[in-house]
Amino acid sequence: MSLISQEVPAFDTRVPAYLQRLERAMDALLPPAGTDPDRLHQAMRYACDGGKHLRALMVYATGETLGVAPECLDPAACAVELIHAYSLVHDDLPGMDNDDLRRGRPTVHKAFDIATAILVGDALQTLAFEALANAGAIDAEQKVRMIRSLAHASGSLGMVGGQAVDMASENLTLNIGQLESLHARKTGALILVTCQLAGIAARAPEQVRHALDRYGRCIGLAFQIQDDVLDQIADTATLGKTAGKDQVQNKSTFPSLLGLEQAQHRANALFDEARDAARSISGDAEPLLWLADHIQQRDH
Ligand code: GRG
Repeated sequence: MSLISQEVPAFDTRVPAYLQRLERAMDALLPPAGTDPDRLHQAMRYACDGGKHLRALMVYATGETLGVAPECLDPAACAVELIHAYSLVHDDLPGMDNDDLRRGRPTVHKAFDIATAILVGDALQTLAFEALANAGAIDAEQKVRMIRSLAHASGSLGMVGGQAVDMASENLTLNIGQLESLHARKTGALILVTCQLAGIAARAPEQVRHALDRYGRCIGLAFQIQDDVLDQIADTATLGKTAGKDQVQNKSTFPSLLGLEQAQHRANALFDEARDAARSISGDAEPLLWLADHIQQRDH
């Protein structure tokens, strides 16, 4: 799938340690299974299992570029993963995408039940903000700024609003500007805020914040275009057997509007722009460059 091949830079060697930090911090935040209400707590842990943890890695990579100590990044890394996990649980529900499988196993409402899945999403969302509010290594002003940014990115002007627009535009053909605007909110807002949270932890100056916004926006949109491209390729591989979910629901996608090749081209141009933005930041941009390459090269 990848069109580039680059030497593996050093951030790669630190990724396992970051993922281990995240796992430990998430384990400490999530209520233990066996505590009341046990079924809800089990389902919350089930919802957080697996996944690539790209959003948490973006927090750590941005923080490393800006020279932030990892312990100041753990709460933000957990918070974005908790919001992400909640959004997937709710997105999979019958009233939304009605999916039976997520991360290769039954979705939360299939493994448990619909009411539990709704409550899991609610509880993971509030836990994300609790994690930031309780962050010991971050001072009060930064915590408030983080909470404000994450709330904005997650709410009706960000991810939830993007989901609402997506649902309202089913069976409509969007133009490319409308599709980009929808995904800037639905998928992009949470990806963008990963960079902003690390920027807040670093007390980054305005010029750096602008570069981080550019990086985060480009990665967020490129990620979604690539997601559509990967779906289209998978659908084409099973052509004649099943229609893709987006085709069944008649949703506009980047390949449906631009064609597969142009969609891939647009994603690659956005990854290049993200790398330009990263290089404009004074500091060691290598973690952000590595992440752009890593996301560009993903095949699932
Ligand atoms: C229901 C409030 C609410 C919001 C839903 C993000 C979202 C909004 C829905 C997800 C729908 C979807 C599958 C979009 C494609 C892009 C995307 C977010 C893919 C999943 O993210 P990954 O690949 O997932 O990072 P993992 O499993 O690796 O964590």
